[in-house]
Amino acid sequence: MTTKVALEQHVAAGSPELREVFGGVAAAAREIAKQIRLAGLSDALGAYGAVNVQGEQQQKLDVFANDVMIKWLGQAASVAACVSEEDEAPVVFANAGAKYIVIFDPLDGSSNIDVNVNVGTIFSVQELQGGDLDASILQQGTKQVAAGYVVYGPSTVMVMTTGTGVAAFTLDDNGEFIRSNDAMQMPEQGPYYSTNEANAASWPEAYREYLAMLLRGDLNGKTYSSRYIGSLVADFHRTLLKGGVFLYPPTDKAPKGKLRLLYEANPLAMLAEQANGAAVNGPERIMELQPEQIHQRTALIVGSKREVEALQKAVLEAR
Ligand code: P6P
Repeated sequence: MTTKVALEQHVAAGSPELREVFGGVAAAAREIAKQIRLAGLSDALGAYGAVNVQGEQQQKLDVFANDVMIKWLGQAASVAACVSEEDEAPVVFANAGAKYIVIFDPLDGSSNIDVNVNVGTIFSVQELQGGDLDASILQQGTKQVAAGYVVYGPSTVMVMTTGTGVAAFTLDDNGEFIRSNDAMQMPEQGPYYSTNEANAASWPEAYREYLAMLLRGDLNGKTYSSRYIGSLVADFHRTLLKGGVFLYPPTDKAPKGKLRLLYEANPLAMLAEQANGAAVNGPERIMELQPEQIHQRTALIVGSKREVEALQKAVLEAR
């Protein structure tokens, strides 16, 4: 009988000061999971009728998830502020002595909910440095003290790291996140590539050549299958467990990439590296990029070391 380890116990064992942060995210995730599960029976689906700071149509569930994350994290005495994809500016709390900043996408992929496809909450935790909130938010990904996501699918699973490996916690019938996987490692080279090939014509040439190289089996003779869900957390979760590579290269529509550095690429990059994988924007390691503004976008190639390093090499050689 394996001993049941709850999320808060796991965090407290390694990083006790982060226990409240993860307790806040877990409480929010419980509410979000329930709202998503029953969305078809309420008026929770559909557009909220406003656009967010990205100029994107907000879904009602985006607003719900954002409100719930801010509610629970604001109650954690150690959280100084939140930064959300849904809000232009940080939300600052009056928690005296608080030192953590939680940066998140409250519900990524929400446009998939009405077709019952997995969606997720992605979060990154930075530490307040010298009382300078703006500078602390814009720290490089290497400075993250923790990162994780919650994937809402057939089961609700939180995957997290506090810098000493990656663990997964499944939400049980009592509303507890119970450890279901520990010391997670990405396979060295995987069977899948995951990308929206409809954009291939507008990628830089080196990315098309890279994909052709994979499909020829030129990378250690490996052959690949294509898997693309179009929901970042779901595509990343499969890549973490099964291996391979997820790519969102620069496109004509998004020359700097579509995904966001602070609350999508950086947390997933920390998880990938902690699981012996890698994450780049093409030429550079994601976690070494110096953020300039909260909602900046980046290209993201993340997954097993072999594929990501081969892509980085191809892009650097094409310069
Ligand atoms: P495309 C969902 O809208 C999202 O932000 C990510 O979850 C996902 O990886 C990406 O966009 C999909 O983008 O252009 O392939 O539809």
